[in-house]
Amino acid sequence: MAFAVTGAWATQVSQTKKFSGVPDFEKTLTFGKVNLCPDCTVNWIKVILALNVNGGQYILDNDADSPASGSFNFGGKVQIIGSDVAMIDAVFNPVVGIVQAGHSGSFNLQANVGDGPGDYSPDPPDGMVYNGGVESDSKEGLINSEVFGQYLGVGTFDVKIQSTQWSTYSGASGIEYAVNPVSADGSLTFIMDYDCIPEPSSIMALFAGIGALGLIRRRKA
Ligand SMILES: [Ca+2]
Ligand SMILES: [Ca+2]
Repeated sequence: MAFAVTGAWATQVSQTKKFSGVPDFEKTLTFGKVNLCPDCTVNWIKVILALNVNGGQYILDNDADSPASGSFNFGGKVQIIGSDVAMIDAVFNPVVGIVQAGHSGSFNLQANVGDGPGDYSPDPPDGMVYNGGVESDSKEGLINSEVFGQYLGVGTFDVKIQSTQWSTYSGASGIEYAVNPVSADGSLTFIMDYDCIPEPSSIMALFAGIGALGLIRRRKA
């Protein structure tokens, strides 16, 4: 009976803050602490960090005398770089790591043809350009139960996020690259799941009430 009462009271509260801009940028996001009654306990707190990127250009230009091939990544990243509350998981790692939204591709460029250092020529056969499209990624994790108390009470807490461009290539030397930046938007969400269990005296009063109701019904019958 007590579990039925508990289940009926279980609930969640969710908060989401959005951010956007052209990386690199930093934003401070403000969340409300949750003011639970004394007979409530937190089951878990989930954190979700999401990022979308769009646009931009990535240029590779082989200026070496031999062909070059390899792979590249192009997009954006976001991570939490500071907060008023501990944002660690059960093994004390950051609850969400680095979220990387981007495109992974490969390149095969011929030996240098007709250009030199500093011109970042995308013209084939020794150069290429990748035009960025929409890319998304997210990560989620659960907060260490030892620090639930930091999320409770009145007032607010701040979380600082940092978004950066993401462009890398590997597998070749003698290449020069140029970037037109992606634009980015994303969100940070906290979900708190908690149960509120009435005091033992309240449960006894509830049972007493049900008993009295039964008694009344019998009398009416
Ligand atoms: Ca070249
Ligand atoms: Ca060049």
